[in-house]
Amino acid sequence: MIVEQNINIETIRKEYPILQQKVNGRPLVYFDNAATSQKPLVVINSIKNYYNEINSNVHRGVHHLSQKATDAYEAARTAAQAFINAKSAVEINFTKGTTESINLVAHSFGNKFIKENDEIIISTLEHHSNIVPWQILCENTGAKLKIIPINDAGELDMEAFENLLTEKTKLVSVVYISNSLGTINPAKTIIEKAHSVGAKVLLDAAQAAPHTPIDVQTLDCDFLALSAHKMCGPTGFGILYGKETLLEQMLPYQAGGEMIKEVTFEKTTYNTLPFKFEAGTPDIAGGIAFKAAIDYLNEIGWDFIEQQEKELLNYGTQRLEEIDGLKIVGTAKNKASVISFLLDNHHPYDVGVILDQLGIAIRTGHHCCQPLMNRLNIEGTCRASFAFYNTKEEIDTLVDGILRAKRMLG
Ligand code: 7TS
Repeated sequence: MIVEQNINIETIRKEYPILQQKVNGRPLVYFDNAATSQKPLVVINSIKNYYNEINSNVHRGVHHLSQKATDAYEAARTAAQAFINAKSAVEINFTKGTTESINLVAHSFGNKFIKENDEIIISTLEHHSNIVPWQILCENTGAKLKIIPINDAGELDMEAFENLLTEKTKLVSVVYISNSLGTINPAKTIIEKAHSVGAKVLLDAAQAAPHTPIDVQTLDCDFLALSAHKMCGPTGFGILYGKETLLEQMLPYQAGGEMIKEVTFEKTTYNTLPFKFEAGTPDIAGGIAFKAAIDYLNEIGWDFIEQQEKELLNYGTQRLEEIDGLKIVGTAKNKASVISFLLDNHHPYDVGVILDQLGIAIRTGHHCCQPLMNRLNIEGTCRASFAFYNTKEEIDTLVDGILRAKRMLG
């Protein structure tokens, strides 16, 4: 089993040119996958092939190239629909990524459905992109923002969440998997409880999409946001899933070409879904590369991805816990392959710089979760985040690097 897995991993890693390089004279160990994953050749080549062979603007042209580009771009929508099991392809809105998807909901859903004294619930675990848009919406409308607390392990306090829910709650917007701590939230329970008071739910699936299969119909979420670049796809591309009935009622987010049906100086009518939310020329190459990433992940297979990442998480946790003076931050029972840690009283930045000298890429800082860091009474953490193409040998290298940092920092 182990031998077979090693063969698979080596074959998989050959697909990533970037992983073959040395950094500071050492083989690169890339453990910053939560920030962005690396890209396999099939994804890189899909961008090159698009520009070499079918580059053209989409949706409007009658000519050969435009039709080819439109077909390839729209195939990404169908692939994304299948990837999250949406009922209809019109429920897939292409965006720049999770941040834009959340802003779209805050603007288009918020300005239509959120009024003074309504309540929006988020959690202590949120990334800034799932905090600030709601703060702005609350400022503009007079709505109130409520925060689900966490316990010291980094798990949501579900009892407190239930107590926050009232008939005033219009939206619950929570992260599915925490980027800072790796906590996997009980998304289905959150959605059921929110629906019981008539609130809608947005799931920030930026960190869930690379680690676990997503089924929006089983989850029954109203909105879901994700970014292609965290799941082996290109930067600057992502989706907002929304239930068709809700999207139909929402106003456009940005205005311009593509999102209109007819424009006169007196009145403009809007295009049908999903184009209503897609003003302007999109990132066509990005969409095509996103489909290549989805096809690639499906080919690797979720059983393999989940098994491999679970083993890396367990092994990494066990090895890091052996280090005297190292404290893992975020010890939820249900965790994805993200390990945040502190080493003695050393600043995470200093640890990160020494590891970088050894060719090991981790992330240090608040990971765009300053309110979470405040709750934990820390400035930030060192964060190692694993993807299925990482290996236990790389974790051994990380452990050696941390021991060296410990010696150097005294
Ligand atoms: N939500 C979560 C949970 C995230 O982890 C991120 C990015 C975002 C939203 C924003 O995604 P974007 O693609 O629109 O930028 N997280 C991180 C990170 O952990 N380190 O760098 C980016």
